[in-house]
Amino acid sequence: MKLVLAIVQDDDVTDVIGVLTEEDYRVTKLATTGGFLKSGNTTLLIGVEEEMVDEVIDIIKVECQKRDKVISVTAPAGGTSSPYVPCSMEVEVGGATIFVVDVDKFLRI
Ligand code: 2BA
Repeated sequence: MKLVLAIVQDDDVTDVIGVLTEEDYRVTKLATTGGFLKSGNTTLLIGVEEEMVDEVIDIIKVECQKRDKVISVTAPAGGTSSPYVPCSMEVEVGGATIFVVDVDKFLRI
């Protein structure tokens, strides 16, 4: 058995969980926070047999979109009265970040 850990954007969660549960996959949703943007995202835990991993990844690929996010940062001003100036920076947040790990034991008791 494998555990698929998928970090997805909050905007895609309803759709991706909807399709996964329609297809009879069991999903656990965790509210998480990205270390770089420090904004909320969602981590999905999906336990599946090895042969189903690719199908799960395909569903996530279809339902999760890449988006550009603009973040505010401060940069050294270089010579003005304030040492730092606010500026914005654009980053592309991926459709999903996926880890697939082996499960040693799976129990539902
Ligand atoms: P965040 O850490 O908030 O990162 C959001 C996006 O910011 C990233 O999108 C990437 O485009 C950019 N980014 C992250 N670190 C950066 C850096 N040091 N310099 C420049 N840009 C940077 P994604 O790569 O699609 O990642 C989306 C979210 O997936 C991340 O949110 C994080 O929560 C998670 N993630 C990505 N890679 C991971 C990893 N290796 N381990 C654990 N979590 C990861």
